[in-house]
Amino acid sequence: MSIQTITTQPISGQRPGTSGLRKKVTVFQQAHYLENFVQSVFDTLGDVAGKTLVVGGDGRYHNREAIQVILRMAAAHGYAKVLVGQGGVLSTPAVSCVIRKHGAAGGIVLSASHNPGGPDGDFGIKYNIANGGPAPESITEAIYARTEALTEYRISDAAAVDLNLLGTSTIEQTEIVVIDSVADYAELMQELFDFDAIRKLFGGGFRMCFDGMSAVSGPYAKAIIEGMLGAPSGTVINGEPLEDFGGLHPDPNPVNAAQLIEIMAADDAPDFGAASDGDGDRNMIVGRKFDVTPSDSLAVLAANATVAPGYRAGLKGIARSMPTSQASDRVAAALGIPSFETPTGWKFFGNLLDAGQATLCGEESYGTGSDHIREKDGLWAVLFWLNLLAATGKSVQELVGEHWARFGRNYYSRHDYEAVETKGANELMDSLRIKLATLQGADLGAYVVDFADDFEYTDPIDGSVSKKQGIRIVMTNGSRIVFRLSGTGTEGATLRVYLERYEADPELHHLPTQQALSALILIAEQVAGIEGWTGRARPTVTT
Ligand code: VG1
Ligand code: CO
Repeated sequence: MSIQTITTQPISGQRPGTSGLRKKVTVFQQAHYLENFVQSVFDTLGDVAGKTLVVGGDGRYHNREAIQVILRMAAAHGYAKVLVGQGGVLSTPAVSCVIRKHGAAGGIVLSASHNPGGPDGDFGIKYNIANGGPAPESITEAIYARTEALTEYRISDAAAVDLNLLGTSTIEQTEIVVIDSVADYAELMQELFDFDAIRKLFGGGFRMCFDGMSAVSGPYAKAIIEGMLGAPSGTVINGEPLEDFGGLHPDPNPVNAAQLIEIMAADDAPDFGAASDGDGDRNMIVGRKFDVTPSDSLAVLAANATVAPGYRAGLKGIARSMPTSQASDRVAAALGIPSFETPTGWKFFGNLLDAGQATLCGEESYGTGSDHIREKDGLWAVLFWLNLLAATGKSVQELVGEHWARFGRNYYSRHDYEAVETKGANELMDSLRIKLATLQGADLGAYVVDFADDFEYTDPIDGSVSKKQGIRIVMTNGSRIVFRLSGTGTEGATLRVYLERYEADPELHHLPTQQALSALILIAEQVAGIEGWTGRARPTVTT
């Protein structure tokens, strides 16, 4: 066994996006592709000798191969220890949990999250820092700069480690510890939520359906919901992780989680439905014939947070990504705590959480989380809802309806135009930027523009500035249209149009969402010329 130095050349395009580097599997299978990126991570970190690294992925196609390479490279760089999930599997929140619990210097997550998997699907890699969260932009940009200048990488030629077997082996001087993928995470959940109350709820005949979408959260959900909480077996569906997610998009929204939506729409539907994504960090909450928008879910959890033992002391603040609806801002105002508006992507919440400024965070893209770790956390949100349902005895629909009655309703929808031509998408954004000044004060049908800008964020903790984070057109009554290009796709560009309208009147809280937003949808097309630039008359996915 020895350490090899391999000559390589920079490979272009290795810039991490919203959540790491995501490319087609076939791109990652190219010679040196993964190795170059991992070497650039290690070079950016500097001396890692004697430190601990956590490695795990969502189990998608190419996960095991990639992990073997990373283990041999970590050993070549002198890590004292690498903790790797059994079978190479750790959900994204579990990686964050394990980094924090074991005092690791960081972790590598192998996932393309909700993107399809399999030989023709997507793969991804990202680095998380010692707080358990995604590396901030300063680090991801330094990694990218390093990929552009790389000439060699170091790797041990040791044989593959058996990832199926719990326990310790060594590569060079590095201890490789295969850990139980679920145990640390399950223990943390037990500390945060009232498991006794939830057990009683299930004991009383409460029925639930959790859709694992054939992705990583199945084993976690089975161990916790069916195991520790005593829900009947069969509560978790699609609970076996598959390398290609059964050929589906493991994206928990009403479009991609169609099976769950159908189950929840039946006359004998369970009381509660939920789903998670490829890497287990997203969640969708569904009641009987009723789906909860992620922005509302954040607001409802925030308003009721003290029902859960882990949050009994109350919240310090609430943070949401800019395109997320302003529903949680109203809760923060009522609680007399600060609310924060960050760019899209969980990495922007890390500083606020570390500084104790925010307790709950959320994104409109089915992401919710708290200061218990530094990633969004799908199953955590589901358990929080279970705790809330157990504590109140109310239904999902009742809880959301009462929330709207108290705070008003922020009608909300996101329209995605997926895989459009990059050129047209960029031109659409550029032309909007040029229009910004003229939009100020403009009359747009029933709306008057209060301000229009390209969102720019100054981190309140470290002062770092992130520009061009989405174009927003904000009306005088608080309604908004936001335009952004996705930073997670692997084909062409994806335009996201976010629409929000506030309605205070309880009489008007039960309109179909698209109808309630129809005037804004029309304005979005008029202002941005979406069809002209993308050739698409309607979105591919509406959530
Ligand atoms: C999307 C979502 C964003 C989320 C990101 C990663 O990014 O909009 O809110 O943080 O995915 O989620 P984008 O740039 O495509 O809009 V996940 O579950 O892929 O780790
Ligand atoms: Co995800």
